[in-house]
Amino acid sequence: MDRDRQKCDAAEAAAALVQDGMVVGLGTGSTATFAIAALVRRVRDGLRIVAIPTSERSAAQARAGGIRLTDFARHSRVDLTIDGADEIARGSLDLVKGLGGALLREKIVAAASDRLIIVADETKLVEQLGGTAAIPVEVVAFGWETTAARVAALGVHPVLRLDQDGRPFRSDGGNLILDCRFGLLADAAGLERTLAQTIGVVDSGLFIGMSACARVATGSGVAQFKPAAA
Ligand code: A5P
Repeated sequence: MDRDRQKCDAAEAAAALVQDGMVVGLGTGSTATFAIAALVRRVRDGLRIVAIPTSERSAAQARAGGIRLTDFARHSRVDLTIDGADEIARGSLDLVKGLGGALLREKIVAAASDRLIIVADETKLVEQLGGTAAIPVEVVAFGWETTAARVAALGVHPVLRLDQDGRPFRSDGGNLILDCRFGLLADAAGLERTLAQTIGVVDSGLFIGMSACARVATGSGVAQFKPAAA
């Protein structure tokens, strides 16, 4: 089974959990795109929802498909958010996110959600975070070189993310992203806290203790994972 088929199956399984009247968080990335497409089809069939997107890209897809968008001024809580991930730790369901550059809005929406449902193909499941994905660290543009030096002091070589034209990538919030290959993380939660306390860092792509469940597609169907009790 190809990866797109798996992403689509996982996304559709999660989209089936959405019910009439919900405020839904819309993730970002190729797997979240399948989930938004599934919600568009359900809305055309009569499902009534409002949604808060985690990126301009996802907002555009939802709007074009007829999903009503809302914001935190009108709805302070989100019932359920469906989003992808770059790595999912088996057991804890802690995540690395942000390869698509939407980590900050994704984390804000996830933190305001009653349930964060992660959708992915099986390549995203790992025993320990950090082995395959660089950890994206979003930093303010002003003085980013000094912020990068502070991050480097944690024992990593931060790489400024570039866009397709070779210019510094800008997030929807206008910030820069440093991709940081820390390697396997013995203490992902500790690193997340350290990065959050680093001057100039806006946030990192480490999502600790936020996932309510993950729908992961394998060659033999979509498996559901819940975080192991701490
Ligand atoms: C977007 O900023 C990311 O957090 C994505 O959710 C993550 O990169 C997963 O994307 P894919 O579903 O495209 O792999």
